[in-house]
Amino acid sequence: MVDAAVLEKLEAGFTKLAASDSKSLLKKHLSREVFDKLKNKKTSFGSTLLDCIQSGIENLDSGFGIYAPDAEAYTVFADIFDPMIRDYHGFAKDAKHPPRDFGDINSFPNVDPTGEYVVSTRVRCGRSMDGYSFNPRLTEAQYKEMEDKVSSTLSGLEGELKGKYYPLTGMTKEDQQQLIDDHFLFKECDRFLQAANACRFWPTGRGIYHNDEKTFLVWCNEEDHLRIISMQKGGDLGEIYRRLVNAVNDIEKRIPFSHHKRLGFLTFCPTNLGTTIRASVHIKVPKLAKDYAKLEEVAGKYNLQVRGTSGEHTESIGGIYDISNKRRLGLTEYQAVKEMSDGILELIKIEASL
Ligand code: ADP
Ligand code: CIR
Repeated sequence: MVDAAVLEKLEAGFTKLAASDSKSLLKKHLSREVFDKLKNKKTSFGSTLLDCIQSGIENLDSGFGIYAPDAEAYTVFADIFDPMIRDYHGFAKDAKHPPRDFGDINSFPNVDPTGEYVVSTRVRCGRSMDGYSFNPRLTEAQYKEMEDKVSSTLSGLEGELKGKYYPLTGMTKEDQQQLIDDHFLFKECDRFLQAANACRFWPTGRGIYHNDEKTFLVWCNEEDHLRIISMQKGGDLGEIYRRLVNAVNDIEKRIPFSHHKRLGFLTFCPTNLGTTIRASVHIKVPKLAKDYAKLEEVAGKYNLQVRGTSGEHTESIGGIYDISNKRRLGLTEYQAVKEMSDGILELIKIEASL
């Protein structure tokens, strides 16, 4: 049974959300009927509906608004997760995510050979370590144990993946801020993650691994257990994708990751499920961006999402936008990256024609 204090918070939260003009998918899909059906449920880890929705309730400007406190939440609270997942990824509740397929890793082009539009390109994916829950349910000891596993495993990487692990605990504030400003490191836990209880024991167990060139990076225990990232200046998506795929294949031989037969690779936020791939460019399209709503509309036609220069929930600096594939679930890794690649080529054509 869910205790009275939680039920009270849930009721107050539901009332607040329902009365708000929040544009989140949580508000759109959390009807009174769904709420009543789920408010007394619990996962075997003890997670309630409140653990799932409190970020979306505290942050009414959420775009999505829900997180899975543990993997079981995707099943126990399916009545709210499934319609939101469908709305975001176009993935029906009886659909099955395809098997992992990176496709021909040599087939992606430089999306901007002239270098006129694309400042940099990045492809990332997320992974959860088998046997560990998501952020809200992890203990301090587990954070330390996971960080040890990640840093010792990554120290075995070679060639262009060879690098060093830098724990957040040992980092000066200046170095941390520089890495954030240069787009290599995650921000200090933002209010969306804070409200989702994802920042407990921060900065314990959190850190970043990278090679000297900072073209290959791994985040440890931010939103997901691991974020594996390949990035560099310019638009050479082919090289960046090849590096990412080689790295993921190598790391997967060393660390077992959680995989779900219907939802693919499991992540804390449902927007990242499946391939977990977000392929993005930092791009300048001043003519298209004159009217931001228009930019979003055109990008949306190609299933692309527009973010600010410093990532989600940030503004554009100097006319640079982060544009990436929106869908990650229900298509293959190759298709997710192709969606970004094809869409960006079209956006550049449109910009050039204006
Ligand atoms: P995530 O990629 O994990 O969804 P964010 O949207 O917060 O998270 O972005 C994380 C960081 O990656 C931010 O600093 C953002 O500016 C940077 N970033 C994203 N795409 C690119 C890119 N194409 N080039 C350079 N930095 C990028
Ligand atoms: C929101 O709903 O806007 C935030 N909770 C972020 C949702 C998706 N982004 C993410 O997982 N990086």
